[in-house]
Amino acid sequence: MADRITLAEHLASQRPPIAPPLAGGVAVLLGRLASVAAVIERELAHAALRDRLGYAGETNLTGDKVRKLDVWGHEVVLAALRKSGVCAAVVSEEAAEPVEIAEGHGPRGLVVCIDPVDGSSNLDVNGTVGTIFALYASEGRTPAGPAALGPVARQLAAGYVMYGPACSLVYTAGAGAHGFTLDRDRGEFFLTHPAMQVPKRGRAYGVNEGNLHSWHPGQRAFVEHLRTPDKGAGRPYSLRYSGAMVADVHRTLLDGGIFMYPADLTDPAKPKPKLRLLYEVAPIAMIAEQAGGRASTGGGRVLDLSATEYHQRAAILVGSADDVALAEDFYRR
Ligand code: AFP
Repeated sequence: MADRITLAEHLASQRPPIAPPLAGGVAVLLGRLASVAAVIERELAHAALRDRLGYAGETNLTGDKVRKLDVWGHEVVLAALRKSGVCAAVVSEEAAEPVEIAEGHGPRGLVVCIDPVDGSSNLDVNGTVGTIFALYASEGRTPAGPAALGPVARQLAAGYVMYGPACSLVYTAGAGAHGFTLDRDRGEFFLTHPAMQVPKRGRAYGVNEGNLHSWHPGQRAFVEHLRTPDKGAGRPYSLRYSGAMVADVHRTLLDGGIFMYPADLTDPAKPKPKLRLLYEVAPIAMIAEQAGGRASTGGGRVLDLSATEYHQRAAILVGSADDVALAEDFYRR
């Protein structure tokens, strides 16, 4: 394995479009997030043995029952980011307000938006889960948390970790999307999927069809289209849905196709998306676009959205450019 490069070496070799005073901090934080991912990965493997499964007995701001590993994941991530010296604030799924870190305040300070354990409803059934994150410049603001609000196109970097049979980490800093695999013996991530490119079209789609009744008519028609046999057009597509966005998106970026979590339009006047913009939807959108894919709300580009609240929700249709474009076309009809 002599020829594989580590995440740290890859970060040092990249020339992302990030202003120099911030670029160093971004590399430090990506390295820290990778190290804490290796810790989370190890804990997930032993959680059942250490009575770490199940609920913590509380609910988070977005009304979800919190699991012990959600709380634990939040705390180990916070501890790792505190030690970095460049993290000014953390917007986490498990904290109502941003957690300010005075040691990181200043012009080089960065704000991390993070879902420490994504797909936690899979934990108790030993299903795949992940961590999703995005980095913003704090612009020297104090408090720094509000620097995460505004156009999400300001993300400096984004990434996810998937805790599956192997532990994968994918990140972008605006110069392509790159995939790494954890060497569990060495506790280090090695480059295995350089410059990922999403196939233009796929053969699979991922969506919770149980919500079909609440969808936009265009969303329903699009899924019906994917399910309609047409050998020449490679249809029907196969349905693949894990309940953890990271797992469904990772498969989609590698194999092509489309992952969707559309808004609930039971009351068309009050669309109710589920996934959170700052630490689920926007980071995944940046990675997908950097891998040559596309990320839409159904009505427009995800990266054209602006965050006005920390736990704001947004719809997402992401994956192969041709499949997402076709979905948007069905929404317009
Ligand atoms: P949890 O973290 O609460 O399990 O939610 C996971 C998630 O945010 C995302 O990872 C999944 O794609 C989606 O929600 C699953 O939602 P449904 O259970 O409604 O399908």
